[in-house]
Amino acid sequence: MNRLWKRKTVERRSAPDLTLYASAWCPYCMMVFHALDALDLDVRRVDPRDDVEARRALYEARGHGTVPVLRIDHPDGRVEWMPESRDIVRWLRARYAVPAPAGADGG
Ligand SMILES: N[C@@H](CCC(=O)N[C@@H](CS)C(=O)NCC(=O)O)C(=O)O
Repeated sequence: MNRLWKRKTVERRSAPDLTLYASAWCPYCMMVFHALDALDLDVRRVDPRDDVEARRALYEARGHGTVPVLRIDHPDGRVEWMPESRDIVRWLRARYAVPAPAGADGG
C-alpha cells in the first residue's frame, strides 16, 4: 500500500535547487502550492507576471509564459525546466514524500 503520512512535528524543509515559476491566481499553480504544503516543503517562488527577470528566463527556456513550471538546478550544472502541474506534483511527491510508518493508517 502506498499511503503517505502527513508529518506533524518535523519542521519545514527547503529545496534550494528548486524554483517554482507560478502565479497566485492560477488554479494549476494552486495544485502545486497545496502539494508543497502537504510535503512541508519550501521552494523559491517567482511570479513571471510581476518579475521581469523571471519572465525573461521563462520565455527564454520555454518559448512562452505558461505557469506552473518547476526549475531544477542539478548539481552537475544542468538546468531542467519541468512544466505541467500534474508532472510537478508527481515529481515532488516521489522525491519528498515520507512513507507512512507501519500502523499509521490504523490498520
Ligand atoms: N496543463 C497545464 C496548464 C497550465 C495553464 O493553463 N496555466 C495558465 C494559468 S492557470 C497560464 O499560464 N496561462 C497563460 C499562458 O499560457 O501564457 C498545467 O497543468 O500545468
